[in-house]
Amino acid sequence: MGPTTRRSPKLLKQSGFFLHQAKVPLADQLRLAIGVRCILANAPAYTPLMPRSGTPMSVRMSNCGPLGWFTDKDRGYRYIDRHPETGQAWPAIPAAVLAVWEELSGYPAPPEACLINLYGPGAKLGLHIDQDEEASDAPVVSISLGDTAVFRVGGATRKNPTRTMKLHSGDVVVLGGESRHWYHGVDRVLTGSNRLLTEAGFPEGGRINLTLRRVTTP
Ligand code: MD6
Ligand code: FE
Repeated sequence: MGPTTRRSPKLLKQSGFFLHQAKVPLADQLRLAIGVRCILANAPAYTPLMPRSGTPMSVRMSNCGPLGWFTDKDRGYRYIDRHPETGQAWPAIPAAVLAVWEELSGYPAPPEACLINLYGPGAKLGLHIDQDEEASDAPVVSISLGDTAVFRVGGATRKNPTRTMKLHSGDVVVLGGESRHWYHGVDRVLTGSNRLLTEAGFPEGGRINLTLRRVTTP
């Protein structure tokens, strides 16, 4: 079965973790990727710096929505309502992205932050928990576009066993319930595995992940 075949969502042991494979149809993936290109023209991707050490992350980032996730050496992980370099408000979240949240989040309020993760060659994201949000009752919903990622998901502590799964373009992950506070990360991206981003005008290809979060309690 190819990566574009839609299957029923995969649920890990009643945890609130769902992988919706091929959730976004190809034509919509292309529209979303082109939309991200427009967002990046207004809110350029930046290299986030880890708190305290100032080590640059390998994933480049930007945001859309009322709030954007950001980190730098001095002040660490936080949400900000302006682009850190341009000082402009973040662009709006595209309607097609909000529609995915409305269908899958089960949450009665819209997301406030859509983090745009950009993976070039060699980029990866270490195991982490999404825990910078006050509205921790809301799930986190993420959309994958472009090259396939090797996604790792564990449990509530670093000692829990982990497993990996491939995230293909058009897949949507929901971390809700107990899994909202599970460790997860991206081990690597399979460079050249998908043509979507080159077709959408990203000459380098790569992978984009859109992570939707409710930040404040409605
Ligand atoms: C990524 N995703 O797929 C990174 N977080 O590039 C995440 O860190 C993530 O996919 C929370 C919920 C879903 C995710
Ligand atoms: Fe995350």
